[in-house]
Amino acid sequence: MDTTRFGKLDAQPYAWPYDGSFSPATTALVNIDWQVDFCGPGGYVDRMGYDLSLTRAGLPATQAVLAAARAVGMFIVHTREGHRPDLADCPPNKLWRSQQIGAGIGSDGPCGRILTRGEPGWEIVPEVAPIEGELVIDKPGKGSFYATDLDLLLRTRGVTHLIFTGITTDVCVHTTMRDANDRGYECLLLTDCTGATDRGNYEAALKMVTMQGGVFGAIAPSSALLASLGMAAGAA
Ligand code: C5J
Repeated sequence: MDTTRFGKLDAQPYAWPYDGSFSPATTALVNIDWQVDFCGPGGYVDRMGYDLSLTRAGLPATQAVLAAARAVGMFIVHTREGHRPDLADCPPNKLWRSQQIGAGIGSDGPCGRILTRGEPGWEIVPEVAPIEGELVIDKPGKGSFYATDLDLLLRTRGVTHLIFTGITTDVCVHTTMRDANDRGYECLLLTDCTGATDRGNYEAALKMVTMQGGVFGAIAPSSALLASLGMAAGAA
């Protein structure tokens, strides 16, 4: 058992974690939906007409955090939103909504069928792709716990602290962080490792975390995490 412990980070609205320190043995880095569909040309977000530079903005910092987390032996989780090819796990109202905005789930696009498992658009972008031994969770919804075995796998491993990167801040990252907080995980969202399809929503989503003394956990720039891990940004 790795007994290494890292000190509190300079986070908002409290120095994270609440319980004084964190260990790679009980902390997971959870990377949400870094898929072509959400940040690549021709994917779902691009088809909806949103600015890809907003969802791609967190990629360089996330790359550095991934390298640092791997170096200290932290448990790494990646999630992918997507549906079965027959769309049997896609709620009718989700399918309808996506069709209304010209990006129908399961319809053909430049990256294959939108938000469909096994298609090029569903893959995680190469910059932050999983490597051997890392957990990949396939989810049909916004939250990473809904209809998956993520909670079981984290608890079986003894994970109590979660550090989040990913997209989009206001949708899948927030849904997952809120649910994780309800389940008792001590959560941190890295502000420069996430992005939304709208700048205002990104800022609002970060602010929401910090209300009521940290109602869903805390937020911090990746530099604070790297400092706690003893790694300067750029050196990770
Ligand atoms: C969305 C996500 N925005 N990964 N999914 O539909 O945030």
